[in-house]
Amino acid sequence: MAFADLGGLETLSCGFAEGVATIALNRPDKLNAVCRQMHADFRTALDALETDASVRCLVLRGEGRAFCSGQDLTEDLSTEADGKPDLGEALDRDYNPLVERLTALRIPVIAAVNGVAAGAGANLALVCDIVLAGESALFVEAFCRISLIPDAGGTWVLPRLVGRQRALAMMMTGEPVDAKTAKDWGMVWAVYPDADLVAETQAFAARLASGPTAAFTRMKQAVESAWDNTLPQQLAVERDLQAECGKLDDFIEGVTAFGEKRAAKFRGK
Ligand code: T3D
Repeated sequence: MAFADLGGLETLSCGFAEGVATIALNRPDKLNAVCRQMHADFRTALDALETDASVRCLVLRGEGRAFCSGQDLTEDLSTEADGKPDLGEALDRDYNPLVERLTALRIPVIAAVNGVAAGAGANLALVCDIVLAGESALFVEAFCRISLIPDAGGTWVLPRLVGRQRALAMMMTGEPVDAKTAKDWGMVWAVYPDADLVAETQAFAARLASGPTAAFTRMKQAVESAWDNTLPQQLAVERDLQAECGKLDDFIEGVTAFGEKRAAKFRGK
């Protein structure tokens, strides 16, 4: 099914315009807490997204006054044979595949954060490629308040974004980090007035959706592999991916447009 034909799911509202797919978390009365049904709806949305070449950028945002309050703490927990909670099961079944699928997407993935992004909700935003925020945005690594460690990729992404000390302080205190600080620390690319966030995000996403998508895919691959590579290894990665970029239609178009002193019209391949 094409992403544009998805319509609304039970807990997500999905839209498509200008090459941009939007998935909005839609449980505003619970500040968009993530429940099992939301994970099922994410699977449906991502199934459609991954196979739809017309989608060239994804926006993740929250309906109502918050982005996402993390795991729905009122949901029944899976238990082990001894009756104790088995939190690892929910990660294996739901959160880890979701984070892996979001981060493996070939297109730019943007989080638009309004209001609170707490717990797994904060980390779902932070694993996106680019985070845009409304002035009301607050990032809260709330896990310590219930004696848990950050999950949904938080321990991986946060130190990479803000460094070890700030990451651990956020995790151990659970103190909210506001939009301005998040931008100063490199967690957020841009901050907009709340009333403008949706429109600014759509404009930003549409700009990326009309960009050289196949080159963006390779940028993501290169940046991803850089974490573990030595410089010589990474230079080799750049050589291989650049060689692929040189064979793209969009490279010819970019160079032609430069010569003709006009804006390039990229088709994403
Ligand atoms: O359980 C597992 O599987 C472990 C997995 C862990 C992953 C995680 O994400 S752990 C972290 C979970 N999230 C939190 O601990 C945050 C909980 N929420 C809050 O601390 C506060 O709600 C906020 C700081 C996010 C916002 O505060 P405030 O004062 O702006 O709003 P509120 O009044 O607390 O919340 C509004 C409603 O949303 C309220 O419902 P009500 O009373 O109007 O019917 C509240 O209960 C509900 N809500 C907020 N967060 C959650 C939630 N309901 C379920 N789960 C939530 N996480």
